[in-house]
Amino acid sequence: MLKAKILFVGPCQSGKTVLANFLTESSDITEYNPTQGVRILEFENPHVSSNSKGAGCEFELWDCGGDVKFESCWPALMKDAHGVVIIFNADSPSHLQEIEMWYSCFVQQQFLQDTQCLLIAHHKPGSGGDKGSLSLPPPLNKLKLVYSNLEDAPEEIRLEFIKYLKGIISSVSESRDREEMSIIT
Ligand SMILES: Nc1nc2c(ncn2[C@@H]2O[C@H](COP(=O)(O)OP(=O)(O)OP(=O)(O)O)[C@@H](O)[C@H]2O)c(=O)[nH]1
Ligand SMILES: [Mg+2]
Repeated sequence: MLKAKILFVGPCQSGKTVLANFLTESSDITEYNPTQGVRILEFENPHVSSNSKGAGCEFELWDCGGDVKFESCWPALMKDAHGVVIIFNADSPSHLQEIEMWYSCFVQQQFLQDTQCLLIAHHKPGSGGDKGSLSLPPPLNKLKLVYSNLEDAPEEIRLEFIKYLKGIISSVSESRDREEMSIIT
């Protein structure tokens, strides 16, 4: 069975834990409780399979704490990750500055492809702002950006996340095929 490790990173209180729980159907929204280091959620998604026969895949979603005081844990978090999802609040100017740092540390310096990275502009109730008007500076503008609004359109982010998981699994499967070929040739 193919396995993939996906990280949820980004500024504090951007909604990483809320989204991780929602997308893995783990639990409902509660009061803010900062994630201490990391929380690992294991899940399978019935819509994502590793081949045409529908063989399943296992995912590990690493919901990382956004506080930079956990920086010493980052190398362990990044190790062998197949995908990095950066979650931020588009209504917060400080988040817009911070996401460049997350991208640089977790994607560029780890030599991950941009296709392995997803930006989620998560809307928190009461934080205002219009969807769809966001333009990010380079190099972030090359990345896939999706919006999440759990109150108004929860299914949209579910579908986008499934699309992203499918892309990750196909890259894991391709790299396994290459590895197999390199052994026999
Ligand atoms: N009702 C509602 N509340 C939300 C939503 N997103 C975030 N919140 C609130 O914002 C708080 C912070 O969100 P978290 O998901 O815990 O933030 P985080 O990014 O995991 O923060 P760290 O773990 O500190 O990095 C939550 O506890 C909720 O109270 C949402 O979509 N709906
Ligand atoms: Mg959290």
